[in-house]
Amino acid sequence: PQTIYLKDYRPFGYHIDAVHLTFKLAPTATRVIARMQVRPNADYPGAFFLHGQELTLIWAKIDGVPVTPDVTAEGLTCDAPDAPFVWEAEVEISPDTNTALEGLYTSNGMYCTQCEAEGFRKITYYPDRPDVMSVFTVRIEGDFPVLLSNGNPVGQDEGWAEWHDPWPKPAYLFALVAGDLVNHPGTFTTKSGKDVELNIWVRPGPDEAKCAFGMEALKRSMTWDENVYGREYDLDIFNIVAVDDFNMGAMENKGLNVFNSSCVLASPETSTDANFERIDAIIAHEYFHNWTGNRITCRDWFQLCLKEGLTVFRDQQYTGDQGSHAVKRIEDASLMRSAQFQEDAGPLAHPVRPASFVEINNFYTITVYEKGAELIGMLKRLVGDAAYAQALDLYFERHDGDAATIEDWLAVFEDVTGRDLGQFKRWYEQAGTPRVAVSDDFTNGTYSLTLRQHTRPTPGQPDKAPLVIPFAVGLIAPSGAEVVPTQLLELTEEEQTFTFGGLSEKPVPSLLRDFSAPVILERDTTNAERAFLMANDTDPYNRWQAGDALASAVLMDMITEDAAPDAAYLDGLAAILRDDSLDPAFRAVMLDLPSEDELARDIAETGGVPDPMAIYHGLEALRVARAQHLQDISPRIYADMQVAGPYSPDAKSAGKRRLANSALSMITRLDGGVAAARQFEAADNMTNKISALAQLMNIGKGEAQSAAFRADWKADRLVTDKWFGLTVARAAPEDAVGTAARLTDEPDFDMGNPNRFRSVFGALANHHAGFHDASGAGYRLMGDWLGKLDAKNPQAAARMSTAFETWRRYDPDRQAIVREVLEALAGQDGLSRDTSEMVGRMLA
Ligand code: BAL
Ligand code: ZN
Repeated sequence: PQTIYLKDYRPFGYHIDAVHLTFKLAPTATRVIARMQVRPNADYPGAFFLHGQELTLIWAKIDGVPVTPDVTAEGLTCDAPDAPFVWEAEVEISPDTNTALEGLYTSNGMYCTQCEAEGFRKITYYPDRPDVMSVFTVRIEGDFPVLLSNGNPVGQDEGWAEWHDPWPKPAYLFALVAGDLVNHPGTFTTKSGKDVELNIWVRPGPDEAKCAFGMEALKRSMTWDENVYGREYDLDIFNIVAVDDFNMGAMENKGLNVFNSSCVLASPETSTDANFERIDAIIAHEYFHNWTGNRITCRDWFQLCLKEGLTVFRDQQYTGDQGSHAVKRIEDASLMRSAQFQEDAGPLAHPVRPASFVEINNFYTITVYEKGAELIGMLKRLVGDAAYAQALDLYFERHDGDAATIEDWLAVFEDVTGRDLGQFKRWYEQAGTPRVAVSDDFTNGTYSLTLRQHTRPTPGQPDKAPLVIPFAVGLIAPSGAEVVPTQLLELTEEEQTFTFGGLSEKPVPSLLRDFSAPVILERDTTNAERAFLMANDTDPYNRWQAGDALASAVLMDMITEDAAPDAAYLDGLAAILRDDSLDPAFRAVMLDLPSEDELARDIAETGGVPDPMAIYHGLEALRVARAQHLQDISPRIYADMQVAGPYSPDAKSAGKRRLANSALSMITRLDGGVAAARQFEAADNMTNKISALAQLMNIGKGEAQSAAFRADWKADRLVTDKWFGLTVARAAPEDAVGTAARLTDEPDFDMGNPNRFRSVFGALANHHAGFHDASGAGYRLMGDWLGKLDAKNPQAAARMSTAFETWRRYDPDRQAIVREVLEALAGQDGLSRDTSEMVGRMLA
């Protein structure tokens, strides 16, 4: 497969001033007629090449005269006039047999589309690249009550509808939906007084009762973007459609967002608090794309982080504003430190702005999204809030209607602040997580911190240059009083020393406050110091981080030296739990333990070879010890945190439930499941129901409850996904692979549905001790199913293949089996470009 390079970018040789599409829908023989107003690009003359895949060309014309283009599997080339002309073509496509869920496909009888990144070329011949922006008019003919496309409706009658989108857009933002759908309506009046019709479209039936929260979230997002970024909505109508079979979480098509139903449908009985928060964030994210992604789009796919990093940053700000900024920051940082650092440290490492790719679908990663968002956060920290706001205003003003680049993005910050961001740009270009080694000294009342940065080689990048690292620091006296409040240091050299004078005693440093940069801290420290910061730090992220580091250190000793759990950690937790002045959600995150995967990483990092069963038993032992140590506190917390009245997903209530359920998990370790069984029976919401079931399963019980849950929710796809996932996740290590295999025999296991596939195989990949079972059965089962899935849905298979990303951490026997599995996959006949690129990178 061909590698595409950023350095080879060249604009398209033509402008497409307008495009008119007619769809004549039919399950296996949909006809698409395209008419385009084309104008040669005088600055960049080139061939008239249109992308096209899996299309049957019926006819093509230029200025009404039939032409015979040169057609290949990737597109067509045609001789074209060097003056403006009209291109017309009719193609036939087969939505019903499109199992890749890319382009136009059917899902439960409804037609829908997914075009990002390069799906539009499966709909018609077109320059399917984000820098070609055009004004779209779409006519849909089909026997459905609801026919939707982008923009505003301009006409409709029985069997047809026409839509016009006045905003020029790239083809990846095109969407079409047709089906027997019903709407949950809403309205919104923008700040400047424009009335907007809002709809969430679902299939008739139970989903209709799951739209209210999404509609409220949409309105909240619209208000927030007006208030915080000054961005108003720009069409008469905004439609959201819920689709069951969808590869991504959701898609920001202009005026017609298409959502994986799991990311929009919510009700108290079927959705957890975490589901509600995620749905709120995703609705916001897709809505925010209207400006950061749609009005200003990307010049090419290398610039994906331009829209995704910024939009994730915006949705993180939004979520923080809905509840707790501290807890949101802890969760975002925790995700970075686990999953993104892992990507950065392994064979799939790539820069936030990659310089090359084979299949762009493989770059919708945590690095592009979440690390991309961290880069925005660092910029904001470095220039300050006021300059950030000015730079964003300038960005919207200067680039509205553009297909922009990271250079454009950085230029607005440079122009507003006068600051040279050349060194900062390395963050976009250099893969890998920088490490900052810290040493300190205290002499004559002056405390000095020496910071030394280093980034290890990553695939294709052996040498790394120093980065600008915003490094937030505070100092705390041994008494627990903060003697130096947060200061932002800027580390720009390989090594720098920063001093703080006028101190009467050596302080304890609180480093990298608020996770001010996505770096790994290297510092010799003690459990006593970690416990001190866990108790005293005024920075909530660092308080959590100290607790997390202490838990990891304690666990490492338990796993590798069979040590008893450290009482200082348990006492620290007790103090936090008892402190009623602390937000319940914060207390709950303080009770989260490092994952088995993170512990395996830490063991590998220190030169060891992780033993998955030893890690599993170490964590179990700590959970039991914690339950015993906190047994006087847990019942009180559990009682205090009960939320009275009807369920509400607001952050305060959700935080209380979270803490109550953490307490329940400790109670369950000691009471044999009595309290959990009671909660399971009494629960009127999914949060409490599924938490109780999970606690029971954790102690090897809950069989009857699981069966009841399964039966009660058989008709609900999203809850059934939860049951599939939980059944694998809570299986004993020796049963996890067998459980996953058995679940694939269930009549409602459907590998064509990405959510269902992920519920089983995503849960298996996350079941550390089960997936890494020494027999290799987990690896083999995963490999077999990825092979089968690849034949239907390459994008989903490639994404799930990251289950093998960390394989080189483990012992030679395990590595040998993984190698065999990956090589078998690589050799599979007809393996997709998507999966083949991923497997190739992991084997390299
Ligand atoms: N653009 C793909 C889905 C998302 O990031 O919103
Ligand atoms: Zn996005």
